[in-house]
Amino acid sequence: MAEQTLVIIKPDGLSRRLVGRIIQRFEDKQLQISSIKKETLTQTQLREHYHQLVEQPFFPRLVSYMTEGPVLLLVLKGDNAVLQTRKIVGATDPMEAEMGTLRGDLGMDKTRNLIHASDSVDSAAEEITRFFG
Ligand code: YYY
Ligand code: MG
Repeated sequence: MAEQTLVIIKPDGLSRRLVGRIIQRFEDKQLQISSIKKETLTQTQLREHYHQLVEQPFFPRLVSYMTEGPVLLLVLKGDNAVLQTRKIVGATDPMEAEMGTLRGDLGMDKTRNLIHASDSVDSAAEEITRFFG
């Protein structure tokens, strides 16, 4: 089924010049870019985006990582886009993510894991509205 999902290439993806390789992996799997923009996220946006995590001990570290530079926000479109994208991205902890996934190949640690991808069709809709209106 054709779906849309939200991807965020986190600040180190841009500073490490990995954007081209990351987008290539999605395009290789027939996921198409329907919207894209570069933006520096605010604390307010991050508290909304990660609302389930604000009480976690790692939350301040997560916010400082996510605000250390601009991110790239993408809406990807394709068959089963939500699940396909999560599979390409891999597990949250790059040490546990399979090689061949973006986090397994390129991620640094549980916080600096390079990419966000929506985890369900419902959260994708919510996140696309949040960032693209
Ligand atoms: O959906 P996903 O990004 O794979 O993981 P979540 O459990 O939703 O956590 C969101 C985000 O929080 C994760 O990508 C990095 C950060 N985080 C962290 O810094 N330390 C943890 N122990 C768990 C998550
Ligand atoms: Mg998540």
